[in-house]
Amino acid sequence: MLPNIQVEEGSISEKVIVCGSPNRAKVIGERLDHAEEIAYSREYRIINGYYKGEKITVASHGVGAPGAAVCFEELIKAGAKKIIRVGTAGSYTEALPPGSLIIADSAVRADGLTRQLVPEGVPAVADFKMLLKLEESAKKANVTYGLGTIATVDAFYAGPVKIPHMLYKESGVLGAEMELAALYVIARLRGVSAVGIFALDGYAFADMNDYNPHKDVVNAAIQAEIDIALDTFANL
Ligand code: R1X
Repeated sequence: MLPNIQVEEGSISEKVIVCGSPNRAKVIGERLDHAEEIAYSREYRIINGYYKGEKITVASHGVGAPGAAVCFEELIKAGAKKIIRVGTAGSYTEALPPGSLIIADSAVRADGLTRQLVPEGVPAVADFKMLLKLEESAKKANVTYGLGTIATVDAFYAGPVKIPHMLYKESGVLGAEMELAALYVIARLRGVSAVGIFALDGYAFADMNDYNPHKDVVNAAIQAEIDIALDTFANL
């Protein structure tokens, strides 16, 4: 029994969709046939089911890289081989307004967790084959998306030390979230494949005290990325 996610090794699919929120995991689980919640411990809700005959596991990993890393490591020990993160992120550019998507081929390691795993300079990158398949599914879905780098940061509410979002933007980064670098580094370290897609729920430069992701355009983008992730796994 894996200590944090509370599932047995071998009890999940090789194909896993991960998301931050346990509520969203439930919503994704409702899209599966014969869905069964096999564990719900801490922020980690784990659901098995089938989509177009393919066994899929859905797992929530909570907010932030350290807690998410625990989930990713134990999912891999439990049998995950291909992981798609379906997330939300803040945009850096008006070319990608709230309601559009980012497919992340890479992540800036602006988190603390991955520094405790691998040396500086080791990149956080998607699995190339999964990225191509995911983009194929996104094209079919007829959605606005950007393909590129996302910044993974730790601080959601700002303190006096500022996260250099403008520097990242000027460096070509498309937006910011809080877990993808951990997923990409851990996937490469443990020899599995991963890719991430994000619904943009606002601008990363905005005051997070005014953050309100509960808008119709954002919900529609979240539904679209769930469809895209499921379609990707149906075709992999
Ligand atoms: O990755 C970010 C974090 O999990 C995106 O949304 C959450 C914070 O609201």
